[in-house]
Amino acid sequence: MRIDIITVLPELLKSPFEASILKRAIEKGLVEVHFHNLRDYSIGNYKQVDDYQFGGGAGMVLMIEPIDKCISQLKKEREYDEVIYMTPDGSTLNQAISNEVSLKNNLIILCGHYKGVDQRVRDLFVTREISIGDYVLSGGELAAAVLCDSIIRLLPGVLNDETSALTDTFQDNLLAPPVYTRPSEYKGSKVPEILLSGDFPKIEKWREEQAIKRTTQRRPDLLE
Ligand code: 6GU
Repeated sequence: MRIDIITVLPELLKSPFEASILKRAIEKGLVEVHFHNLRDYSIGNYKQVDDYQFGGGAGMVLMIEPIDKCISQLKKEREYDEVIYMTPDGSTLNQAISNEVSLKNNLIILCGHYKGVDQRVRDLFVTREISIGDYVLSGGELAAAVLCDSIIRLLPGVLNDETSALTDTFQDNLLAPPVYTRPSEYKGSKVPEILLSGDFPKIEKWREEQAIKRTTQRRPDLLE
């Protein structure tokens, strides 16, 4: 997979890719991530990338021309499966969307900022719009990092234990069951006996029951 991220704030976005699982995925060559500073595609002497909105009103809008220049340059170099625009009015990200996007080869991710981008960018270039939840962030950068993390960890070979992503919360629309590690007793608080029993069919059954119980209590909407 190759991901090209277009942003006015590349520095806000880089550090999540420099640690832990994402770093290792990049080092292993399982994903390439490239950052493109929109300012490098700006127009005029003032390196302008945004302007006031037609019709008046507070807030700047990212202009179509620098974005077009950047996307066109990338599309000259290779084919892209998706141009994803990060925006609070996009489809709310969930595991099903992450699973689907993780199967693509080449992605462009465009980060919104200020009041967003000129609507014509969305009409002409964008294939999918994603939000990460019903709250407002200062820009799409942190949301893009969230999206990238959720898809990169699904790529074959990224997680050490290949089965690990399959037992995640939200795969199967269930929350994950409780987990414990040593010590088996801490200040009188004990690990459930069944997990120490070595009876794996029983442990599996217990975990499933716990997952259903937790989901019923916390997220009944997932069971509908
Ligand atoms: Cl993708 N962008 C912004 N600015 N705010 C958000 C978001 C995206 N998703 C949730 N809030």
